[in-house]
Amino acid sequence: MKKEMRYLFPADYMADPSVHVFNGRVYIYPSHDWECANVENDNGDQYVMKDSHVLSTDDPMHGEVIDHGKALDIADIPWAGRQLWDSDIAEKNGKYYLYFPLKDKNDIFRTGVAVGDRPEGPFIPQPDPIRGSYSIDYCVLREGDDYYLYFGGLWGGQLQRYQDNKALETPYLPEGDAPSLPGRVVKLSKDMLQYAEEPRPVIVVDKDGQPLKANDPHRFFEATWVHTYNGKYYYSYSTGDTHLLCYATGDNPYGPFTYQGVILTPVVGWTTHHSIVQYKGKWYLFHHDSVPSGGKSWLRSLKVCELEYDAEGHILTIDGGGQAAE
Ligand code: FUB
Repeated sequence: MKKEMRYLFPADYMADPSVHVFNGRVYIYPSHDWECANVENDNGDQYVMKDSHVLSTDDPMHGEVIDHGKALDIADIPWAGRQLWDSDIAEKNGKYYLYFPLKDKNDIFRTGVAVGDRPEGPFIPQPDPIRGSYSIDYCVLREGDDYYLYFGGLWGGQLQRYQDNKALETPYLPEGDAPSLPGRVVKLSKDMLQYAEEPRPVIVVDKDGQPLKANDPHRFFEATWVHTYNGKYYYSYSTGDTHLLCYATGDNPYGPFTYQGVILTPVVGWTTHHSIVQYKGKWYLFHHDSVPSGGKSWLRSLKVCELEYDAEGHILTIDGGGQAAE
């Protein structure tokens, strides 16, 4: 289905929008893309982000989008190496906790936390990353007093370097009919600054209850988002090298989730990454593509469109405007 689309912030290249409603306003926490001289590769060396901004609006399709300035700058993060990728945020007791993936000085992705008093910041980074953290692409789900952090990304996101939350000597990426590599979920500690438990795999199964296989074009790759609709948990994600946004539904935050379908067909550009938010009675899909940069996969632009469900709660597939995978 073709939808009316809006480029949210034509003044700059931004991507990976995590979106929340705070105090009746829509706040957007994107990555901030930079031009780079690196060769484009599967390790994601072309995504050289050094800071991030906070944007907000009171009307996603037509309203003014305000840039509140920098949320994070790797110059202020003591353990920083390079590549500040997709972040997400949660509010607890009037404090705002911004979770961000950043490579440390050994080129390993870790999870940083920065704390602020307002959704637009400023945010003060903690001196160290979360203990035992790894990989990328965060989404925080609030359930009453509990907060769940979802994460994980293949290839440059380094998830294949871990098994049972331990670093492997040799990375393992399943192939063919083997079960695909799952994303992860972990409950956060009461102070929001550490894990409260060991991260668990998030299993996506087909209609017969079997985990999606590594060669399934709809399997998890990166960019988790979780929202609830009519009492169900909707676990959505990017399929990476098959360039789709897909979703699965379940009955609790840990899953398993049953595969349901495609949210967005491929966009122009390699990556696809999103969030789904309800605001003033409408549902929105925030995402990005590379049309304004002429297709440069590392220079992406934020987009938004409305999202609809059918009577059974299925998300109606949206046309991303790119070329379908072969
Ligand atoms: O922005 C860098 C990476 O590209 C993100 O972490 C992935 O989700 C992909 O969008």
